[in-house]
Amino acid sequence: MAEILTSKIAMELEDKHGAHNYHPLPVVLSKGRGAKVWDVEGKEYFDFLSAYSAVNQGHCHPKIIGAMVDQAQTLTLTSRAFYSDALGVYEKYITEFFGYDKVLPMNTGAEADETALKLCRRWAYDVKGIEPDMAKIIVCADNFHGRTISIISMSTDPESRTGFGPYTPGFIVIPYNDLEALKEALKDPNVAGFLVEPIQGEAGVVVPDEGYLKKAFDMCHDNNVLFIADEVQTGIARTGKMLACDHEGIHPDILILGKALSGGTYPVSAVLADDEIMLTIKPGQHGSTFGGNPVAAKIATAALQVVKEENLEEKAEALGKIFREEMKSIDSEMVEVVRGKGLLNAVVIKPKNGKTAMDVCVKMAENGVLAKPTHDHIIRFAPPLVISEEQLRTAIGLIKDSILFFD
Ligand code: IF1
Repeated sequence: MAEILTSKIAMELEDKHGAHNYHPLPVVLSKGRGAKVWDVEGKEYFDFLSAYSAVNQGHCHPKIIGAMVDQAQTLTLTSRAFYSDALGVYEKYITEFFGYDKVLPMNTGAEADETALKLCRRWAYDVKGIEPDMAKIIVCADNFHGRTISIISMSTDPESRTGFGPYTPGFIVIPYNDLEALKEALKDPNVAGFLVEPIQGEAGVVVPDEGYLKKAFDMCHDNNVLFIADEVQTGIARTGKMLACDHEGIHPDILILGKALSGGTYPVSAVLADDEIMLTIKPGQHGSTFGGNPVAAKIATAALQVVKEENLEEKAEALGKIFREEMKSIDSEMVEVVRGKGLLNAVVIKPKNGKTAMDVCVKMAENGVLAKPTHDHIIRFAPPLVISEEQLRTAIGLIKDSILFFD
């Protein structure tokens, strides 16, 4: 008789047979639909992490799953050695959707960030005229752009970086949200690009000053430097606009998308740019086995259509305001800071009687809301954008109970 898979057994299996590169909350999920997930024993939760903003359209959105299953039963992968009937149609859709000449399709966010770095360097040498191997890219302290060697070479987080050297050269690190530091760094004639998260997600939902992105964008253009926006986490309506850059009306020279580009159903990422930048990479100089595969093409098209059809930008904007107001109204000294944009928010928890953000998250899980701390004291709250106002208010009540439990 096959052993019944309990949460306990599932966790033991992962511990015994899986790499220990994560330390998950002791919750074993087995089903998801919309804003909710269920564990192996059938307990229901509101998902307030959304797989770090990959499930903006809700778990297992029928339209996206339908597109996925349909294509998966037709043609899954051709490699780019041949054309497919799905890729060009998708490329036309997404480039018109975001207003760029071309897209380079990849799979994970990290791959898209790496692609953007390569495009920036090729543009530096072929267009800007920087000496070979001398191009530099400005990045921000406390950034998170993925886990590859070149990306952690940009990182200032010891957790991400230590023990993985030697590191890729060519990066200048400046403080986030600091225009003076950017102005100084831009004086280096070998600078080719500025890679920035419009809101720093992993750092704890750090929102820069109003106008920072626009001024940074203008300073880059005044110095013939590319403004590269990593919207892997902030994009696809998460912050109340299709792109977080839209809050400041800027059009990045290179746009990096991932996560919710597939609604959390499949690894799909993309880099968008105009011809002057995109065509610096010639046939055979970049690619990936699964990049732009027919299933990804159909999924991403459906995922973007859902954002428009269900007005997810407006929903995230309106529900985010309610969420932040309600969090700020909690009468507890544990609630130190509430910040965010749209439905990308964070609450900084001041430890009380030895109880920390992790204790609050464990209590929230007991109460049926899933979230996880980042950097010890910051709880990120990012539900699927399809959550209803009624569901949001119910979850807010459970979150309040969980925090006030420690008062
Ligand atoms: C993990 C963090 C979030 C990202 C931005 C690129 C990527 C990410 C702005 C890379 C990915 C994920 C990675 C995941 C957890 C999560 C995360 F805590 F790690 F940093 F969201 F904040 N740019 N973020 O946020 O995309 O290669 O993962 O598809 O590594 O644990 P990816």
